[in-house]
Amino acid sequence: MPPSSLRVVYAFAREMHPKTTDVFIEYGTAGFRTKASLLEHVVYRMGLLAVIRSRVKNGRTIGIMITASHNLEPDNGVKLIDPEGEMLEQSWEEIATRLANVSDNDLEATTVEVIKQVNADMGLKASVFIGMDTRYTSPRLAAAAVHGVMALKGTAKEFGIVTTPILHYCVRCRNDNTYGTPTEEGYYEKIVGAFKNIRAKLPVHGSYNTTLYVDGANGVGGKKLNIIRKSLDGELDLVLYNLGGNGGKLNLNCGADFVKVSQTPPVGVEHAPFQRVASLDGDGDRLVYYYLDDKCNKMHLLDGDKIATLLASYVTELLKACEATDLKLGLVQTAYANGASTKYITEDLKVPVSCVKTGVKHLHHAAQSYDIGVYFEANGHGTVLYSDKAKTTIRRIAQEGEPEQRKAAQLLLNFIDMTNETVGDAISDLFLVETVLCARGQNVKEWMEAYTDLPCRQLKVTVQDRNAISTADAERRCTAPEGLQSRIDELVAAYKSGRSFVRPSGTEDVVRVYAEADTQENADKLAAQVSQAVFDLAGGVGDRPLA
Ligand code: NG1
Ligand code: ZN
Repeated sequence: MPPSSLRVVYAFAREMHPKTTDVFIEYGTAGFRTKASLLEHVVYRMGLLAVIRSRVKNGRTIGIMITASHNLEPDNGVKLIDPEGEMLEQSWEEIATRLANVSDNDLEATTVEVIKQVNADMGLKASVFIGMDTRYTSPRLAAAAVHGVMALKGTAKEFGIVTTPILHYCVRCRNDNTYGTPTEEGYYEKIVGAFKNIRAKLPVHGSYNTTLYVDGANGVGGKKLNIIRKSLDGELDLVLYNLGGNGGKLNLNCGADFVKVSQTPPVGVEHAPFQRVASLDGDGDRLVYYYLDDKCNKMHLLDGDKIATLLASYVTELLKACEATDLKLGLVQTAYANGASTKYITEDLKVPVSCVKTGVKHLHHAAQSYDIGVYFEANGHGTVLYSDKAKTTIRRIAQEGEPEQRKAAQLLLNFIDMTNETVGDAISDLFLVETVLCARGQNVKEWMEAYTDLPCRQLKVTVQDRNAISTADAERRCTAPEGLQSRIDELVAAYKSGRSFVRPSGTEDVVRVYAEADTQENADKLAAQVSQAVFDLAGGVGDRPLA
């Protein structure tokens, strides 16, 4: 296609999706994310970029997801999905940022420049899958993405309202039909089908209870579970809350992020003591569990670390049972992982654990270095990855092993089918957790007892320029501004089991502060003191450090 025909790129921009703001926007930890009103031109341009990316990948399908995950209703966002269903390759983030920020007048020339730079053959076919969450601003943005795809003569397929992980799954299946069928129904068949298979092999016993209460964050995840619920035939009795009706607002005082960060139960759920409750985030890629004590006073949280350790220990057990001793399982966490979980993984589970920078792409990448890699952010985003070697070995044992080995390997194969390996997935993770609890005959309290979390606190500080903070050592140490790390060290030294770090957020204009210590009071105090240090040394805005 000669560059002259790219005039349509400009025409669509000018007539339908003009750039109306000069605010610089960056492809961050989770794509572009900001007020929905500032995003239309950005999403249009991501439609263009997805077509270029598809052609660079020989016409393989690329995904565009419109969502701002756990953010509140007025925000929205867009992220690209690569052919294997994983996050956009990092080297393209800068290209995405460039394309999003040029003026309408420069858009055509910049598009030509990008096409040359990445050496895209514009004569090839291009395929783009588009999905969106439940925000009222999403349909308009999805339409902008479609126009971007049309402008460069790609083929767009719209999936309507889907969870982020369902779209990742469909992209993967479209490019690799051995993974499954690239439709929402295909997703249910694979994940829920595997769950049912496993339930047929593992009868309910012990203190496991098939009733699970779910907080759907008033987002898409709860809606999809409501579809799944009807096909579960009593294997799991889902009681769903916060499905978006009755005036409930997306992620407002509910959902996985609210529960994790505020350490408070969500609104909208009827509670009874020791009820097992799962809480999803707004686009269905994060999951945490919690329960309340006998008087419904205190909340006990089972976060991403608890889920990771539960899954890793169960898979390790099955690997032992099928004697697949040459398969190495490892766990990946970030600095936000509770110190007690890391200790438990190393000392009790005796599983190798690595710590990487915040952001799923870093965890996903690190997990790929193990035969079986379990990765979770403490906030409940994570999954399990199985290498080809792991899958082949387990399949072979399932056919050729001794009866006991075969049994364990067959369970593992169902477990693999239940896993969405493309990205963290609340629905898939929920079925995995329920499977392990059922297999062990455990209730939520018994699951909690594996290890005791150190009390922790997360705070945010608003500063003039959050990028004035630089970090090293997987964000556990701060290298700028000068003096901040030594101040943090001094503060931490005063607390038993104290640990704290700070880093600029990739999705909000704040600096995040994390602290843990032997008591909740101490964790709160340490977090407040470190926030004050950030405020003083990194240019705090306003009168007080706490945002
Ligand atoms: P930022 O805003 O960079 O901290 C947050 C989460 C990440 C990740 C992204 C994407 C925390 C502390 N941070 O990133 O783990 O999930 O959002 O949604 O939970
Ligand atoms: Zn999310």
